[in-house]
This record gives sequence, C-alpha cells and structure tokens, in this order.
Amino acid sequence: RRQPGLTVWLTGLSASGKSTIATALEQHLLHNNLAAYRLDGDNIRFGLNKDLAFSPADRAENIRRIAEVAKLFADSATVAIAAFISPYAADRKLARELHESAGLVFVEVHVDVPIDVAEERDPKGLYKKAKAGIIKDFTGVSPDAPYEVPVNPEVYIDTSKESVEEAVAKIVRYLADKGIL
Ligand code: GGZ
Repeated sequence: RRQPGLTVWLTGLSASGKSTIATALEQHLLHNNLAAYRLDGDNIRFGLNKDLAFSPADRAENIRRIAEVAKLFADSATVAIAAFISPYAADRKLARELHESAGLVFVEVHVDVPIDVAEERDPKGLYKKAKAGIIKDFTGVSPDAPYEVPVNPEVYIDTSKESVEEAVAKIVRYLADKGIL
C-alpha cells in the first residue's frame, strides 16, 4: 500500500532537543524506506521565512506558512517532520486544522524539558544573551514571550529523562499503535 502522508509536529522550548529528535526520526524513517522530510529553523527561517522575526504576529505567520508547507509534503505521501518552538496554542491548533480538514494526519509531540536544563544546555548561548537583555522576547525567559504548554499532545517526551533513541522509539510506537505507519 502507498505510504500515508502525515505531519509530525515537534513543539518545545529552545534547546529542548526538537531538531535532534527530528533528525534522528527522519533517519529512522528513511532507513525503513519511508519518505520523510524535516522542516526546521535552519531550512525555513533562513529561506521562506527570512522576512519574519519573533513578535507574536511573526511567529504566527511563521507557523502558518510552515503548516502549509508541511501539509503539501504530507499530501505527497511523505512524513513531514516540523521542529519549531511554536509557542502559541492557537497557532498549533491552526496547523492541526489545516491538516485534518484535508484528511491528513497531524501528530503533535511535546518535546518538554525543565527550563533550567535548557538554560544549562544553551548550545548557542541564546539563554545567556536573553538574560543579559541582548535578545528581547526570548521564549520562556521574557514574560512577553511565553511558551503555552500543549494540553493534549499525541506524544509527550521529557528530554531531561529520555534519550534521543527513546524519543524516536516513542513516536514510532505511537504511529504503529494507531495504525498510521
Ligand atoms: C525564541 C529565538 C529567538 C527568540 C532567536 N525566541 O534554539 P534555536 O535558536 O536554534 O531555535 C530557536 C529558533 C526559534 O525559531 P522558531 O521558528 O522555532 O520559533 S517560533 O516557532 O516561535 O516561531 C532559537 C532562535 O530561533 N531564536 N530569537 N526571541 N527563539
């Protein structure tokens, strides 16, 4: 049977591990002869969305465009894997509705991490800059840039407790249990 198209949407704080899990999931699917394509800040925010910054309106437009692109991949029978902070519940809801109204599966994965662990990881030094006031409106640090915790994600991962391999296995198991893949 033809592989079903779907979108796996990873949401979580900066340095939560979204891109790492997205990359590992993409590799896992490709090794199993499934078409998969990862969308993340590196290939979206420097290209299609390079006109957008981090105001609430720009983040909403960022997520809207990404959701439309993911939907196109899903419609082509590819597993689209989107890894974006996507801090606002309303924007994630819109992304889901875009898919579901087109009969495409949307799987929300909350890549959670305690914020102090994210601040310790700080791979790009962005939390440090945010706390020093050099970066304004940094998600989870600035009161003006909250992260709205997903209420009912299909998959929940805490990367302070679960390895990348466990995270991938959890997502793959969900897709298998639901008969999606
Ligand atoms: C949050 C920011 C900000 C601000 C720059 N707030 O950890 P990173 O560096 O590599 O990933 C973050 C990325 C967030 O882009 P998204 O498109 O995922 O965000 S959203 O879904 O909210 O639109 C971070 C970097 O960009 N970055 N400034 N102020 N993250």
